Amino acid sequence: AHAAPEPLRIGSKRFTESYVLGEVLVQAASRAGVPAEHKPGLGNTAILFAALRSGSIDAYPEYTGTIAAEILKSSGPLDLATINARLAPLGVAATVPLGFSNSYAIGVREDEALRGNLVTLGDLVRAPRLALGLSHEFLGRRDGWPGLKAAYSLPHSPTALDHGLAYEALNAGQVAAIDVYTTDAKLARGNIVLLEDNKKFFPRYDAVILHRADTPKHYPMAFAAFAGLEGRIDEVTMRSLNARAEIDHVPFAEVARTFLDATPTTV
Ligand code: PBE
Repeated sequence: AHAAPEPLRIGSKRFTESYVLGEVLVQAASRAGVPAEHKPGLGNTAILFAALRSGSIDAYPEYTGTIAAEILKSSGPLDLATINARLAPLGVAATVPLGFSNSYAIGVREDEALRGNLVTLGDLVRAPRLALGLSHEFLGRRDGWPGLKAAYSLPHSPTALDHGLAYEALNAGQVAAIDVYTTDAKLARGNIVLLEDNKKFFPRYDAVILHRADTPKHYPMAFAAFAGLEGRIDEVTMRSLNARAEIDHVPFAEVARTFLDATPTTV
């Protein structure tokens, strides 16, 4: 007798897009005949990467800029080939890009941006008392606040907030600026101005799938289906999937199902 294979375990981080992409991967695998399960919202990058290496998950959605800066601790951006060369000794690999970049940016409430004539990140130097509310992971990352502060000589003392509550804190006037993720659905509401990164501090954050190097060998049909997702999710699509989940409150699984129904992944 042949033992039934363990389901493929997909992890996700604790923000809307990661949950949506986690569901997309689970359902893409299932549609390819591979039992798969989602371990949603496990935590931040460090937790997901540790879970991947220890084998408690098999794959999760990640971003090239995050792999370079936060996982590999690179001081500059890395292309995907270099990322894979540096991940190889860790027994981990990244797949093809899904088709969009989700970068960090600093967003200022429109009234404050107009009042202070704030257009670029460099302009923040002129507004040392602007209340910055930054997400927990951003506050600790080298491609987050510590690096941004150094690159632009920023004098601010930011407060920490959960990204899921950032736009509400901004609108309620508790803070005047936040770190945004550029595919956030709530950016479309329009009362927030993204400061231009004139020093090109932020790298690209192309969405990819991170997995242990040997996982595709055990789940070839699932990874063939994942390969079929290459370039299938552009920034407009990702933002609208995020909006369905976060603004229309459609369950993640249903957002993923509707997307896959409209996206043939046959390879
Ligand atoms: N990002 C921006 C972060 C969150 C949003 C994609 C670079 C990350 O998860 O690494």
